[in-house]
Amino acid sequence: MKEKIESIKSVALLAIEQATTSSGLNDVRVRFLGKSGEITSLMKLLGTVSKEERPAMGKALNDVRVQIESALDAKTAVVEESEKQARLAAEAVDVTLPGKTSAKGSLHPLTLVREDILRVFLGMGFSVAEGPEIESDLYNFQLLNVPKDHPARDMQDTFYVNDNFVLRTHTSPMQARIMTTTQPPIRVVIPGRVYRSDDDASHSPIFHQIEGLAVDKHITVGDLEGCLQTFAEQMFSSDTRIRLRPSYFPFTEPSVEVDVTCAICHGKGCRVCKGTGWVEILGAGIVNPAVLEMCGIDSKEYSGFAFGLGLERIAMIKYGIPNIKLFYENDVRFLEQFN
Ligand code: FA5
Repeated sequence: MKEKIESIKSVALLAIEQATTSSGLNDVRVRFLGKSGEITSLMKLLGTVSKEERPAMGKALNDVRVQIESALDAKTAVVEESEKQARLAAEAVDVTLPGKTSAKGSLHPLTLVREDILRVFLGMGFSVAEGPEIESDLYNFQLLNVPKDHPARDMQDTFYVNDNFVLRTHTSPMQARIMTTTQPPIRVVIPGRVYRSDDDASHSPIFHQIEGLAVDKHITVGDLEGCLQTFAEQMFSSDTRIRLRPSYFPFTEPSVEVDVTCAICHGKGCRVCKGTGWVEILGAGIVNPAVLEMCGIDSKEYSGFAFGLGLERIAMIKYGIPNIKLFYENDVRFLEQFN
């Protein structure tokens, strides 16, 4: 038994010396000191040793157990410390590295320009209304003095939903919706999405307009011009001028197209204004008395002006944007410039 004890001792001490991990050391502890470990098994055999030898064997066995235990404890302390250092090194945080920032969103340029435009008109006493994008033929055309088969329908290439409904081609149907339900005085602006079969660098099949409508006693072209001049100055710059050119819309009489001096070259002539110094921004006019009457407003007592501007057009002029498609591509490199 003496030899057996000595051999277990040297095997155990060698195993402890060779173990490099705390789990390896634990295996050694189980192998020699565990419930069915080699030292424990020898302890159980002590009963078979002669009475005379038993105290010496017991002492020898106990000494070896103590030696193995203390060798295990010492090595475990060393290994655990080096494991701790390795873990700390692996988890180390370099506090000098720049922090992770989350990307910051911003409002779309069309939203920014729409808010700017609405702010100007709110400041002049207008309120804001909105209406449906799928619109009946009645409001989109008929109540605006464009009966079925009228040639003016060709002015706007229309997406028909069916015989009686269209994707609204402009925000003007809201004029009729408001005038059929509200008596003057009326001062309202109506932003919204509109649809036309139209597609090039400055025209999109889906775009945005802002309609304006004022109906009251004694409204004249002078009121329209003053209102739009104030709008142009506040929207672009105080030296911006507007001019009214004769035009035709079935729902206004007289009708005008309104130009502003180019915001890029201030009227000198450049690429954006094609050298003319002027850029067209909207259609407008005095509400046709026939429209007032169809909507239930007495045209002898009341008159009104209306206008419809293209939101994309205003944004393109304000920021010098060459192609309308840039608004819809959602390219962050474009969008973040308006942050
Ligand atoms: C109209 O839509 C009239 N409803 C405007 C109006 C309202 C006149 C009230 C009188 C009284 P027009 O078709 O010209 O008019 O369009 C108005 C503006 O919308 C244009 O000046 C232009 O800026 C913009 N626009 C027209 N078509 C497109 C398109 N396909 N893509 C982008 N903008 C467009």
